[in-house]
Amino acid sequence: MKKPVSSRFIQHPATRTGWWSGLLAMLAMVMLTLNNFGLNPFNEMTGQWQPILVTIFDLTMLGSLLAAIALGIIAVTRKHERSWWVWLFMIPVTILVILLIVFAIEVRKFNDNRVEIAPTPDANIERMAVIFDDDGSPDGTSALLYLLSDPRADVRAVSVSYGEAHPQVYIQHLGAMLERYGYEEIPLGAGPDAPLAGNNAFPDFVREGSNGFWGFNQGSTDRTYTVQDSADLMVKTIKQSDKPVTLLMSGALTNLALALRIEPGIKENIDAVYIMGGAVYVPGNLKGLVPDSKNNSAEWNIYADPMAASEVFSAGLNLYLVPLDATNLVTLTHDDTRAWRKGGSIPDFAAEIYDSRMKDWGREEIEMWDLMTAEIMLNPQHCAFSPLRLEVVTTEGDTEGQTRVVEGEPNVNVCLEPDRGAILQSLEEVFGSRK
Ligand SMILES: [Ca+2]
Repeated sequence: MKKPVSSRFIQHPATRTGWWSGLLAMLAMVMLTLNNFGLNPFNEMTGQWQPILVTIFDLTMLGSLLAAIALGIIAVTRKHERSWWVWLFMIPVTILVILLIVFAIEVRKFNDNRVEIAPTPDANIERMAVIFDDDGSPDGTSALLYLLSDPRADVRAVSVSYGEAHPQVYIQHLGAMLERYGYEEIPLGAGPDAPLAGNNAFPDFVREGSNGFWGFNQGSTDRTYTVQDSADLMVKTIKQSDKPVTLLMSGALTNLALALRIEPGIKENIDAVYIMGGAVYVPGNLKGLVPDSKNNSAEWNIYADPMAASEVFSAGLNLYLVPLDATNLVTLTHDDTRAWRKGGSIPDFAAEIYDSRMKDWGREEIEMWDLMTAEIMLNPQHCAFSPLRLEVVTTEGDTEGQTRVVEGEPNVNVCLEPDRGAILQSLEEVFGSRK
């Protein structure tokens, strides 16, 4: 049986619930109006009680609004009120619906903006076609992780050169790493396990370390990845590229020298080559691994294959060199790597690489030769480059592999004044915001 109404529209409410719902609706509306017209008396106050009073005001306003709706619904449905006074609760309902719609629109806008900073390809970002070639070193590997984290880098090929690693062994580690992070479509290349000339190999203990992927547990797979010859892969990738390619060379220059021998014309579609290597006005670094070496002027990447370096330096390419002069000036600490880890598994592994090296070497800070070169490749404004003419010493002796400044037209832009703060900040932004 239908219950008769307690009050009609033109009447006063018949129940206390009805009176309260209208009263609280009026209170909420008055308070909202005061707030919207800047008339909230507590906003103008000063002193320690001001924030508390403002909070009480806001909570009272919100509480009245919600209570008016709840009591209004009860009054209409259970108490069968139809008084105009009770129907006032529909005003807070309308306000609440509008607020929810505005909130939903803002959430949507926020999510759309988030897509723009994610490291996924975005049509609005100009991307750099990149070939990565490293000698299978720990910090070369973190340079690759960085390229995968910056949406501006479009890595078209990953290649391993002669140097710290045996190319055919290390490329399989990189293949597994790329698959693990969802980049298995990037073509892989490995160069010959020997320089173009000479026999300046890294010590065996280094090369053995690289065979085991430096002890990092990256869930090695049983899979064998398809690997092309590096020089062939470089030639093909450069020739087929829809835009000029930029190369990051962070090992010996063997593979690029071989590619130029196969097809010298590729340089027409090479935008720039960034090389970590050489020591221009500072001592070399051979003694770090071979303490009794008499060579105090060569840097390892150039020393490992001086002939290849000499050929690349005289090929007429747009070269950017990041030598020890620059890398000595930019060091990382655990504070830096900690900030990267917020960005997920890829930055986490990059941080792990440097943290474990600092631990092994008993140091609190560490250089990041290849990683810093990758950062500068994407942000050349982070180093002041000096155009110089450099010649590589290819004859055997105590200066073999030296990068010497000679008279004549410049053939390479040399990074001598890196902006340490800007580089570290950029690494933190790219790694720390990756997801
Ligand atoms: Ca390297």
